[in-house]
Amino acid sequence: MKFHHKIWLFFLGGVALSLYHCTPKEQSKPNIILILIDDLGYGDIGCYGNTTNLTPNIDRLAEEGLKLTDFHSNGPMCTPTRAAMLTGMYQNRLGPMFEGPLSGKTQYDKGMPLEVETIAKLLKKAGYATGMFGKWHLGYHEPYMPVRQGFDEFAGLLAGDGDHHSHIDRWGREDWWHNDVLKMEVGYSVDLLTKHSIEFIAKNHDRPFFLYLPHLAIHFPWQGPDDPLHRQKGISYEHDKWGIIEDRENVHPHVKAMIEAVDESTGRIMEALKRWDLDENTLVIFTSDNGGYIHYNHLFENISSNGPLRGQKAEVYEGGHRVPFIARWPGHIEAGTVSDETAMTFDLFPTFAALAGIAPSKDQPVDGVDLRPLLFGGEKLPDRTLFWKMDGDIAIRRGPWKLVKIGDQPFELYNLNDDIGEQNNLATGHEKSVKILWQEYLNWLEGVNEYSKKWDKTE
Ligand SMILES: [Ca+2]
Repeated sequence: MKFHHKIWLFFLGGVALSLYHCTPKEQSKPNIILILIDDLGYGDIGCYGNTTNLTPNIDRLAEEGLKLTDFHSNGPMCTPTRAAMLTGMYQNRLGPMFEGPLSGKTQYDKGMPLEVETIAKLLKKAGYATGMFGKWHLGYHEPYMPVRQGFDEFAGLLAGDGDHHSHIDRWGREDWWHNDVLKMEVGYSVDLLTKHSIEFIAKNHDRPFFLYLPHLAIHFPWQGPDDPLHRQKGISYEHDKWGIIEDRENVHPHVKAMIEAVDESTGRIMEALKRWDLDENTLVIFTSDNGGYIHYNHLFENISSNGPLRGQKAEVYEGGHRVPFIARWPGHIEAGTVSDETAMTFDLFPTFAALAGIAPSKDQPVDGVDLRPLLFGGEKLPDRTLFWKMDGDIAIRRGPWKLVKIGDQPFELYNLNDDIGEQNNLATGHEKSVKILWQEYLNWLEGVNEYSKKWDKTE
């Protein structure tokens, strides 16, 4: 009897294994692809109202999936949002250095603490292949590299910006890597990152994978695929970081070319998924790390579009952090749905962990919430208060109410339900609401500051 029992188990195991290998779309753990565009504004793509940039592939994602109209990046700049996405925590918990962009000059030797639990480490533990192809901006050299933070494979740049053609960073350094080795490649950033991503999908088509594709586009230097290269090795571009722009009053043609390159890349990623029959077992998320630049210190004009929003990148008005967000997973997310639920980048951490069936470590707080009930069931998320703090600029959001404090200036209070453009300051007459929101902020600040002391000894 015992012998037969074993044979039977062996047979069952074999059936299960062959099912697993022959029909990857029936894997219990979905593949996860996160396409993160750099500096893409709320109004830069067709499905968010743009009428000049041609984005059919991204628009198709929205037609086949869910679009959020009230999604926010954790910071109004690159480093903070990336830190929050990867850790599931407010970036402020990592210390003030992570409130703004990590400088390649004054913070060249700093990086995101290696002790943090990242979503890549967690998914790797859950059996996922983890690949990152794109911009890191959480450390400029060893040991602060993606391959030390949970990614099996990395190709791309470590700095906050680089020439899209020559891959020279702002400080004149060669900055294009494969894993932890400097390995310069010839090609346009969007094309190279797409190529690596498609190779990663091919290599891992028969096992669960997490593909993080943080494009450098549409960050400056503003260069489309057909624009010339700008930077050369050994020259600092600290005061000339924007690229070759003939008409400074109208940067948009270059940005349009970058947006359309990103759209084409998105189409190619979706084609690769279909080619490997992974379409129905892959959650694809498309979003941006912060709002777009409309102008740059009025040196450059007509760059991106933030639609009806006030402000732009680096500001805590909506234009700085309300960004496009699309989620697509056929059979799980209802096609063509739109939701105005409020969500934030750090919600991706608990969402991805739950999809992979793995619990985050209890040693690290999770500030984000699991978005699965919203994405897959159209349910409401729990009420919560959200915070943005970049140095002296602060925003606090609860329901439709948003409290803004810019440095020493007076409080500004907006009701976003009927004033999405933040034009009508209601602080006078709503002193009690201002006080309650500000007190919530002070309590939150005390908590994140206390937690951030944890890293003092590791710096
Ligand atoms: Ca950015």
